[in-house]
Amino acid sequence: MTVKEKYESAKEQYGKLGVDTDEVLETLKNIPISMHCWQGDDVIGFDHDGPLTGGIQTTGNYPGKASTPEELMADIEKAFSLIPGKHKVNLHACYAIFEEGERVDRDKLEPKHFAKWVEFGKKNGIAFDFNPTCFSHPMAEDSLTLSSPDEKVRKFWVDHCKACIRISEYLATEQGSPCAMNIWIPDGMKDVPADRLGPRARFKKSLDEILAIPYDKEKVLVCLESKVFGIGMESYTVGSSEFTISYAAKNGIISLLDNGHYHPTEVVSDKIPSMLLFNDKIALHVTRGVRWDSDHVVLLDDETKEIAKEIVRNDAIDRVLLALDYFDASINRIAAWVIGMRNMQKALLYALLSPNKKLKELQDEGRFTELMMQQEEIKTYPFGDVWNQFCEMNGVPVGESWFADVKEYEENVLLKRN
Ligand code: RNT
Ligand code: ZN
Repeated sequence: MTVKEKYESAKEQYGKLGVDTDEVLETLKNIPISMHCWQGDDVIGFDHDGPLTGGIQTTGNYPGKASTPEELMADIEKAFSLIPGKHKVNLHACYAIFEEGERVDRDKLEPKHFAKWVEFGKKNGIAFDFNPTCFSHPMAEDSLTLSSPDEKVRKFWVDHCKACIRISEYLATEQGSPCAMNIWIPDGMKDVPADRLGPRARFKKSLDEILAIPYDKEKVLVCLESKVFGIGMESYTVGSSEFTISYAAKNGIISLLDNGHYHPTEVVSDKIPSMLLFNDKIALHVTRGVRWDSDHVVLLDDETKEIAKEIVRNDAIDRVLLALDYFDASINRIAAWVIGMRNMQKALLYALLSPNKKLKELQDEGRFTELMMQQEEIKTYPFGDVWNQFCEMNGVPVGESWFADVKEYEENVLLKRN
């Protein structure tokens, strides 16, 4: 049977549940995911030669990592050729591209340092999101940035974030659509603090200063990401969940929830509906923590599926800014992108293919036996046949056939890099 024939049969089965698969495929096609450029080069960027700092870490030494803008762009193009639909690229400030002999520090970055990315985006029909890079820098050596008691350091990072707002606005203008700009700082303490309030007060002051610059709020969607701990910051994190959610709510910016940034039994899927009740928009970093915030590649696991369900069944597709955030240096980096992106899409597809209205009714009517039965039976519906049809319709390889393409690229391109 062809992909199409299998799809027709699946369509009939889902139809009996009241799910219109054609409609589902159209919806899925229009859900953009922001693909993090930093999976391509182990979160290094082009503006420094130092290590990755800030309490985050990549492990592994798989060959072929991108180390120039040209290489990273080529790798992104390759990944996108294997991912169905139209997506965004999430850039970090450290991916600035300088002219030969030119180099400015992060507090002096300008839109022109991202002109090559804009050119790349226009050529490929890709829009961008953006992030200040408050780590991997001499001014962030002790992992204190926007909360630093050293006024010189604090001001440097305030200026950096202001520059990033201007760059985000430039990106939005050039691409003709909003740019989400996410602020995350590593700031924290290895050991028991003597003052938990002071650093948070300084962080608050810094954010106030950053957001005070004039910018177009329709174009730049400023987000603020929380964290529970980082390596070397085990005892105290300045940008805690309470801090970021409160700050965002009070100041009209967007809360960003990274599902690696909570205590291990706390799940982001359960937070989404609460956040949706009180916020016009929320932002997500979908990742996979294994025992800690390890940033493993996103799989089609239960929590990824639950996150997708909370977006889909609460009609929040347009209210959730969806981005991925992981960095695995131990496997082929393009495959890591493709697997994670396709898995996020599969999770969304799975949610779209659920008879959500019917399941909700069963819950409200207290018919819990039937609810359990139905939720479990759906698991063996021909989901894969619908997914394959989606890939075929969108002109990307079906099933595992994309991997041969990645292997060929590895052979011909990645392994030839030094
Ligand atoms: C770190 C945060 C942050 C970074 C990226 C590179 O724990 O999740 O989002 O991973 O900005
Ligand atoms: Zn994150």
